[in-house]
Amino acid sequence: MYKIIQFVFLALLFSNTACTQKSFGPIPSKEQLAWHDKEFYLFMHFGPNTFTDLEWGHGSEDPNVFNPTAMDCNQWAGIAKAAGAKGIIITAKHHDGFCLWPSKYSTHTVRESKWMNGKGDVLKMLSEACKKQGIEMGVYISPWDRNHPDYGTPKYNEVYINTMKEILTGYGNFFELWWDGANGEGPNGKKQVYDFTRFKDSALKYQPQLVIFSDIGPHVRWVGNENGIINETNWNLLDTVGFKRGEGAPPNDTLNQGNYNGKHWIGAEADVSIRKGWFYHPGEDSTVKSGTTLFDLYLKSVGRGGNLLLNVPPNRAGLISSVDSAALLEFKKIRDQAFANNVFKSAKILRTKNSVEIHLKEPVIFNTLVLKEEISKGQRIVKFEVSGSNDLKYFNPISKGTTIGHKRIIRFPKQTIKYIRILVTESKATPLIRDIAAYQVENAH
Ligand code: FUL
Repeated sequence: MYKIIQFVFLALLFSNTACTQKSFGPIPSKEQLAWHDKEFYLFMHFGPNTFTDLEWGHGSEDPNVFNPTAMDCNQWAGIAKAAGAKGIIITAKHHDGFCLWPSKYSTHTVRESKWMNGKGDVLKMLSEACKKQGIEMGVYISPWDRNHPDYGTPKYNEVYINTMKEILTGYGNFFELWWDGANGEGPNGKKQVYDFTRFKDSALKYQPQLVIFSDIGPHVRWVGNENGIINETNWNLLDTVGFKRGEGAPPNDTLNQGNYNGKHWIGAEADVSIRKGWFYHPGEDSTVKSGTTLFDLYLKSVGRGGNLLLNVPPNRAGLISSVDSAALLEFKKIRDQAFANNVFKSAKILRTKNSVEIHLKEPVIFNTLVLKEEISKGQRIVKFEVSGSNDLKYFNPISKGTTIGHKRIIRFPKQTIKYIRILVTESKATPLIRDIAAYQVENAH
């Protein structure tokens, strides 16, 4: 680590400076870069639990309990799109083992239910709806299976691979595969020893563009909590040697901030439910988070360089409830209003040895700064300071921060300032800022 020697403002200088910069440390793959750009997408927990009021089904439920009365994936995808979410990750199979598609490798599926006379296929309906709306789709396939008779034996690893193959070859490309860390007992009372190396090789053989989520990646990591909050200092780097998924994962605070010198690029994904539970429960309508609360979580996840995976569980009709969709649309409106008017848009940018100065013709009013680092060359910036002046003689401190990564949003009391200086005070290598914008955000915390 050394103090910076040069500051490159890429909006102006990307073509002749940043392109020639060598990368520093681990860098994201092109799929991971595309994943970072998604920023916000939805999670949907749906299955027998939706109808039995459980969070963890036992696997012995009658498949007939799964019977949505007005199932409409176009409604899900339409709401996701309207909320500005870039995709939907669906629980194709949760811990109860129930498959939302008619799997050949299970007898506990939509085919065994009376829903659509056993002819339904949620994955097919959702993949068509997402395609129609121009959003992407991801799948959660729980390794833990409380129904499958082979669970707890080496044979189950084959079953799991076949199950993935069926999904990954049958419904078009997915952007993300989600591996839950939970590993409990199956119907024979035994726990499974998962062959994650084979799982990973098989998944990537069928869909090489996938990013795979788990506690320790390989591509995207859990943030150590289910509150949707990432640490203010967030390295997209993680050491995974000696750690496992589930029990044996790195400590939660490590997952929440990454490793400063981590060997692998593994981005942070903050998962949280819009309601109390992951599955829909009729008694939890009053727990739906408001648009303002969701915006606060956005600032603490996307605004700290990670992605926000927001769970919005369909109800027993097979629809997103109106209270949830109203909150989602309010959240979208708050984001749109917050980031509508970049007050630095027509600023003059000056580069000095170790800082960027933004010079405006007239003082502008702002309380929020959005910074982006050029992460394709590695995550470098350790600390920065923001100060402001109206005469170019005295700069008063406004705020300071640590990591930037894909995006960093910092808030501070309202400023009326003509000259703004951003000083990188510590960086692992030449800092590469890709974008700087400022806003006056009225209606957030
Ligand atoms: C956890 C699971 O056990 C929950 O049921 C839920 O799916 C959540 C997203 O991950 O590990």
